[in-house]
Amino acid sequence: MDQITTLALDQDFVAAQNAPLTAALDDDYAALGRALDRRGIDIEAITKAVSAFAVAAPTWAVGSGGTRFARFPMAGEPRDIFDKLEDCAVVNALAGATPTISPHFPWDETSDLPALKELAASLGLGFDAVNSNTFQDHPNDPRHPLSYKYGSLSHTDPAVRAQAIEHNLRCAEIGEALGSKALTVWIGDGANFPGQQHFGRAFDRYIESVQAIYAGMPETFRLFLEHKMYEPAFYATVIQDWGSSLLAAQAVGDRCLCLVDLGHHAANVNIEMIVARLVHARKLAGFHFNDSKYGDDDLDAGAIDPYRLFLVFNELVDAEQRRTPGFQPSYMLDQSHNVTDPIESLMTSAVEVQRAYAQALLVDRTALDEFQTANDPLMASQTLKRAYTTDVQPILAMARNRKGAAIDPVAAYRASGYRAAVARIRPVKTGGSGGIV
Ligand code: PSV
Ligand code: MN
Repeated sequence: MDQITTLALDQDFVAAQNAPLTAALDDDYAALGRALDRRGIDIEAITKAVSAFAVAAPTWAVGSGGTRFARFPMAGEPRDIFDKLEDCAVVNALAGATPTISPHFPWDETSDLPALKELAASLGLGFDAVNSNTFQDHPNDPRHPLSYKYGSLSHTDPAVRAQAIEHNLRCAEIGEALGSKALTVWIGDGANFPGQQHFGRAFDRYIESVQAIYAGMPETFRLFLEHKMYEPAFYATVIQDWGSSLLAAQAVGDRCLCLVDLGHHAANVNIEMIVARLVHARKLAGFHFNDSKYGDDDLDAGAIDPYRLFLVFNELVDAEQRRTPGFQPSYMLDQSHNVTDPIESLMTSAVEVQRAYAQALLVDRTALDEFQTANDPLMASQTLKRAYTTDVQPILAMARNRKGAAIDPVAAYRASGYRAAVARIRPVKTGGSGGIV
């Protein structure tokens, strides 16, 4: 593996990019500080919280995604997990918000885990939740002789279920070796036709399989169940919604929690309310952030409906400030980049997630509580809007500047010439077939 030397990871280069922007930033930050002070808010406290906020980058998102119809390869695509790590390091170096990565197996399979650990440490990256994959077959893996065509953890054949359980346990084992503390399980199991599957029996089989994973994984691990309404099963999915996810998590154990991917719900569903319910049940695992207009579009976080992202964070900050016991959500991005440079999209999304968090921190919760109690819907909603419409950009940029990241991450990335540099050493991946989920 030829580790690349790049300007994007060079602190002096980033500082030089920031230099011409700092005077304006100082000015804007001071002005915002005064405005917030008039509202009784200490800007430094918000900047500190934003600075500590982190969201994991998904390894699979640094490659070009695809649709069901095609995949358009891009120059300099990562060849393996080692290349992906370098791309993720650039995302973190410039946007300063993604110090951990979330790997996916077998996509990130390597025979040299110590080397992977070493590279991650040298790039200043840690490992967040590991993701298993039983939504496709593993044709080159002798441990996977059986097909997942008709399901995995809920399959009618116990041998397929055993194979899927074994894969999950292996993922947890790899995760443990890498320093991860959680396993995320998303399955595509379900039915395309009414009558194809017995709803109750399939759910029972799923729970039994997850119980086996839970019993076999390290005791330090948390198990995240990710629901999704449809796709690839278009009639009924076994873990289609947060209700099924919650029932399963409750049947499995305390460390089994429900993960919310923002793209996995029916259109117009009130996701922030689902978040509040999972917080209430003490079963919120965390998030896969992305945005969507129609279905599981996997667009960049905040690209379509930034107000919804803010409303989700409004619930999270509320739970945080109420010191809800056991509240410790894991934040991850989960996106597919088809028309943008993935590094630019990931940096932008990380910033958008931080923005929603910062805005939610500005909500006057005492006033909100009073307006709610007094049944004053207009002022209650205005209280949220006041926080949401505050331009927190200077806070985000200052947090980045102070930690040596870029004031303008995309501009610094483009100036670094990173994509062209990696394109010289990473051959273009051919093969334009679709199929990514
Ligand atoms: C499924 O759509 C999903 O959201 C799951 O998190 C997968 O692990 C990921 O996308 C990648 O396909
Ligand atoms: Mn997801």
